[in-house]
Amino acid sequence: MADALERKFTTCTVHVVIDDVNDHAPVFERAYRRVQLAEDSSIGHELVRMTATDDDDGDNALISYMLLSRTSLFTIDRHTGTVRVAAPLDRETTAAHTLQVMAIDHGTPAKRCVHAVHSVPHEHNVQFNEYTTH
Ligand SMILES: [Ca+2]
Ligand SMILES: [Ca+2]
Repeated sequence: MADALERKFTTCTVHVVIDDVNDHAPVFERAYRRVQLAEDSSIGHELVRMTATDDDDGDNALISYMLLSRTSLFTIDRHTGTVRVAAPLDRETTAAHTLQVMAIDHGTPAKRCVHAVHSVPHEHNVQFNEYTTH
């Protein structure tokens, strides 16, 4: 009984910091959207801004955008996802365009999401239908 009362002890607080793991892929904001683009749109005209979000933290949530489709008609800002007209459009030459936009995070290994943009011929406008694929 006397030994039990004389026991000495100490305490230590352990602060646990949990490192983020890149377990979320970027997800585009909207699964379906229609955008109309006039055939005579000027170079630099903003077609659409492709925005994706990522539920991780830090670099694991930092997103870059790129066009997977080989085209000289459109460009994308890798930081903002803004797609712009890069050359004159001629509906009589090409009435429909398909663009694939990829959002990729800066995690290791990186995760990605691909968003397809389809155009549909429409009188004097080029009409874009979008959907998301993973
Ligand atoms: Ca991520
Ligand atoms: Ca995570």
